[in-house]
Amino acid sequence: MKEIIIATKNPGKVKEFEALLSPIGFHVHSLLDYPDSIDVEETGVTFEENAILKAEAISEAYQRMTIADDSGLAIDYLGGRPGIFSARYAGPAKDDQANISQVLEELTGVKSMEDRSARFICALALSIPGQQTKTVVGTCEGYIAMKQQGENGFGYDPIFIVKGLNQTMASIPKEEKNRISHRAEAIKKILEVIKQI
Ligand code: ITT
Repeated sequence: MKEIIIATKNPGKVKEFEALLSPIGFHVHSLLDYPDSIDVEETGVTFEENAILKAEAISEAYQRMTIADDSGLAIDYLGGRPGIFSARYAGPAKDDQANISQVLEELTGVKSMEDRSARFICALALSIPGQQTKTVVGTCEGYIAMKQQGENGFGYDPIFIVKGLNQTMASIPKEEKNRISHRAEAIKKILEVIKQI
C-alpha cells in the first residue's frame, strides 16, 4: 500500500481523492487526519502557485509524498471570477451556499446559456521530499445554471451544468463526477507523472 497525503481540509475533495486513489492501491491521508497541521497561506496568484505552496509545506512537515489541490470555478462573464478566490468568494467563512448565492446574483439578467459559460479548474502539485515539485491541470467545461439543483458533490456543483449533459454536477451520481470532473482529469495526469518517478 502506497502512503500519500492530500494537503486539504476540504471533506468534499478528500472523498473524491479517496474514491479515485484507494482502488489503485493508495492509502490516502488528508489534513483532516492532522488537526494540528500548519495552516498554509495561499498567497499565490494562480491555482498552480497555490497548489505548490500547500504541497511543499506539508511534504516538508511530514516528510511524505504529498499532493495538494488548488481548484475553483472560472466564469467567463465575470472575467474569470471567482477563480482562485472560489472558496471565500462571499466572505471569509468558506460558505458554499453563500458563494452560490453571490454568483447567481452577479449573473442576474444574463439569460443566454452561451453568456453563462464557465469551467472548473483543478491544479495539482506533487511534492516528494528532496525532489522537484511537479504540477498538472485538469478542467471541466460547462455553464452556470439559472438556479441550483442537486444534492451531490460540494462547492459550486449545484449551479454548474456540465457541457453535453444538461444536468448540474450535483445532480449526477458521484461515480460519474469522478469520471468527468476537472479533478478526475488532473488525477489521471498526476498518476502518469507518479508512474514515471
Ligand atoms: P483546501 O485549501 O484545504 O484544499 P479549500 O476548499 O479552501 O480547501 P481551494 O482554496 O482550492 O480549497 O478552493 C476550492 C473551492 O473551489 C472550493 O471550496 C469550492 O468552492 C470550489 N470547487 C473546487 N472544486 C470543486 C468541485 O469539484 N465542485 C464544486 N466546487 C469546487
